[in-house]
Amino acid sequence: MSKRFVTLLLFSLVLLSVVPFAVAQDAPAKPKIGFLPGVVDPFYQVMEIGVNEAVADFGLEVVTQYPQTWGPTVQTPILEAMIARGDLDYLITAPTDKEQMIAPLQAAIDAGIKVITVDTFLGDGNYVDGPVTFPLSYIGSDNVEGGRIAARALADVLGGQGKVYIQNTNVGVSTTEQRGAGFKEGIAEFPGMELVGEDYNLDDANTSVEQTTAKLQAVPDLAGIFGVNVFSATGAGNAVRSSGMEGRVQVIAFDATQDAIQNLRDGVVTLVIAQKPHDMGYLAVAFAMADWRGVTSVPKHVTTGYAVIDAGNVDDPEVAKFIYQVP
Ligand code: T6T
Repeated sequence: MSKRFVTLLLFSLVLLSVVPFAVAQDAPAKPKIGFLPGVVDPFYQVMEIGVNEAVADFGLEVVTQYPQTWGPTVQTPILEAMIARGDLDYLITAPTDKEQMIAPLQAAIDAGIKVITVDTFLGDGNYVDGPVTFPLSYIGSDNVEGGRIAARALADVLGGQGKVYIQNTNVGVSTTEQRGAGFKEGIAEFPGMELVGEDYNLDDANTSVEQTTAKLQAVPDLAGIFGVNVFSATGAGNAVRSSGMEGRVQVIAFDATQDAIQNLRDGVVTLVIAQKPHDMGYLAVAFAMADWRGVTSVPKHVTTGYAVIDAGNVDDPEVAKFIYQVP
């Protein structure tokens, strides 16, 4: 065998043993995930548990940053800092405004970060042919149906009669807007029921207490209240309790926090609608991993379900497992 051939053979063997490693070094074997919820609350803390479980199952890394209060002015700078890291491949986030968060999240796309929205959505939530299509997927509850469930439950307990009120959070939040719309649609099915008001508490339970207390005083025959999320339901329940009207005014609480469940046990709240934030978090990481591995069929929209909790089933383990247990 010529000397030249042996040299060429050895060089080829060395090259083959190095190139794949070099390629592997350039393209990380696993994606790095960013998680940016809407605010610090039990709903997103349970979602984070789902994110972390999937991250552990897939052997990934996650960078989690929570806004301390709700809104694009707080969420955007955190998003920009996450983009500036330069090491994230996917961002799992709950946009705090369906319009104002479009441009900031487009900047993530422009920086090469793929986006999955959880709980809330951008535009109209139709990422196939709606006004915003860049997110990989939208994973969340059917919030219009959630509002209808609340309305029908209230109608049921009130015998289809009475004045009702909505405690809402912020304008522009896709989820709570849809809950309010679904509730109004549901109430309209009962001619004997009248919506006497809807207030926005800016995601502050104390503001919710003040607004609800004022409504209870202004409308002495108020019969029911729908609290559209954690802070709204907590505030409404506390206002009813401090007004000594538990059992007289029926409260439907969206989100199964420990407070909501205690209010249910104390007869302040009639029904608790639990979302499935753990599922949202886990699925979002699984979709990122699937996309990273070249799966081209990640669904653009997944609807997670509800557990409807009342005094009769709250101790059923198959129901109680959806109560938001946070450390
Ligand atoms: O109700 C959840 C979430 O679904 C909504 O988008 C914002 O409020 C919560 O986080 C509860 O505070």
